[in-house]
Amino acid sequence: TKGTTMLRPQDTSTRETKRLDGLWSFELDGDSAGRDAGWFRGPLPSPRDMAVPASFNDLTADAAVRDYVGDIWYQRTVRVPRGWTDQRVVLHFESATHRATVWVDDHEVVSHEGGYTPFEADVTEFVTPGEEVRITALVNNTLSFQSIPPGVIEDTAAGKAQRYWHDFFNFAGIHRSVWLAATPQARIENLTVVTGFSGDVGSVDFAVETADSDGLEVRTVLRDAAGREVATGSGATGSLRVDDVHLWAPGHGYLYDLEVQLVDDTGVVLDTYHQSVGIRTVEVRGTEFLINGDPFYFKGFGMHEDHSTIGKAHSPAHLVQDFELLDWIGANSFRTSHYPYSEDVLDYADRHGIVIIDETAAVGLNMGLGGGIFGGQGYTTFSPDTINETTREVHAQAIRELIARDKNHPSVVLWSIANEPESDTEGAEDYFRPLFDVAREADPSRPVGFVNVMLAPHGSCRVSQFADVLMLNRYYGWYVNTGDLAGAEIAWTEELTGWASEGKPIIITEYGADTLAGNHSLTPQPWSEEYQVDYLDMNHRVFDACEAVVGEHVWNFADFATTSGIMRVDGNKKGAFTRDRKPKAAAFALRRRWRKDA
Ligand code: GCB
Repeated sequence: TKGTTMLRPQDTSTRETKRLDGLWSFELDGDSAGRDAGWFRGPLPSPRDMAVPASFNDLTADAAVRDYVGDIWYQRTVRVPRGWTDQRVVLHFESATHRATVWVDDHEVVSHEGGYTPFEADVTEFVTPGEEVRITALVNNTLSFQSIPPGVIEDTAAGKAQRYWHDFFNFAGIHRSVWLAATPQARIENLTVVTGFSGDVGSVDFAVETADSDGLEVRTVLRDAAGREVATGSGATGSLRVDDVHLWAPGHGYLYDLEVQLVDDTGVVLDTYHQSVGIRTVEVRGTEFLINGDPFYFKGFGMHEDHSTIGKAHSPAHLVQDFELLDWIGANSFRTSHYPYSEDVLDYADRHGIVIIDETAAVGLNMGLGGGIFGGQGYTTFSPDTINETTREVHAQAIRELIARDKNHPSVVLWSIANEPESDTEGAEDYFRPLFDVAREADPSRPVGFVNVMLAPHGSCRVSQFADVLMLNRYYGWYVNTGDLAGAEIAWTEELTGWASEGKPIIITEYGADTLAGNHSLTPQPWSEEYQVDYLDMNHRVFDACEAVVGEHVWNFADFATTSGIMRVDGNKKGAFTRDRKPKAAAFALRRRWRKDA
């Protein structure tokens, strides 16, 4: 699948959508027998009901389902809207974790690798408007050394077991909406905007790709938030001039609407598509991170798409609540740790002026992690048998698909191409060098970085040299100097001083302490709410003393589910909020720091 030239389904005067969320038939296929047996040719043999969107893992009362690894079948029928005659019909998945193959009736239409980016198939020839079709998706959630994120299936005395090196539960299934969408045959296929400004005059550079459009003309109309036309253009590429520009800025999500039209020589509009545009610039200068030329300081969190019951599914109610809490606490930004989030999240951030560090699902490329002394024993991270050139190609494609999907969001200011990979070896340097090029080629307009792990401290990291911004995850006072905040402060200050000498801006992308809500202590004891507050205070003293630090993202916004392990009690408890979004003492402390007005 192309994966990089597609537009999100949209209702316009020439386009129509039908969302396929709801209950689907569902069946686990532990022997991977369904494909050969042709399960897509008719109803699944013994299905149960499953919600879409949802992670399937926590919806049944069965441990074998929760921990299942392998082939998973989803199926439903849908009636194609009768008005879609002569239209091009596509079947669009916002995501399927971690890969999927899809059939429409008996026809295989698309396969896609990667659990957090969209894919679609042109199914026009297999559907008849007004009639029903059967849609079958074979999802697979196995992680291997050639998947992003990586994992390995190990033989144990009790059978096969999935192992991976990232610290969140391997939720899987169909996590976001599935759509049938109709477009005209002559159509707009892709659109890229890059914005700028000089004084009062803004610019919107655009590049439109079309299909089946011989003899047709591309027209563009830019309207302000009140719907007034402010600029028009003709041709597939160009630059719109915006007088008295109203900038998009942190805390101020001002959006223009760019309408792209495909017009015939009599002036009839054959296709039209709308794109929200925030006019703003992003630049790294010395140790500063500039948005619209103004120094920006990131305040916020590394987050997760993680809730009880639905796992990693997108839900509008949870989206609203999480953004309300971000606003309450005074956060101006977050990182989509550790994978691309639902596109609805980015749309919301665009509209509300929230700043995003957008991350691929490349997490756990580090055999040194995963439970301390029980870490990745027996594996070399980068080697022909483990993470290798094939993996790098999958990783490159994940970067391309992330950027293709999110390039037009003003909220996104920085790409993170990996979280905490091994980065202190020659293998790591060779692996990553070309991946930075992939990102810069896909988007020359934004800075690129990756998130450095404490196992590769200043002086030993061989990958940071490629990054525009230094992103550091550090746990002084938690994983090291545990309970010893005075010692932590000294060690942390020393390391940070080293990084500051690199002359690049530094964002602390993680710092945090596990905290059991309701556990209190008069003296600073780890796991207590008071210790979490003291731990954060200590970190803030260290950051405030370092000029090059341009941001602080606490790990994590909320407690979240992980794989089982001796380091985790009912998941990771480093949230400022509990998993059900109740504030810990740290939430109030952060609010006092981040909202000096509150
Ligand atoms: C990290 C990882 C994050 C973990 C966190 C922790 O460095 O990036 O995924 O959850 O540490 O709590 O250990």
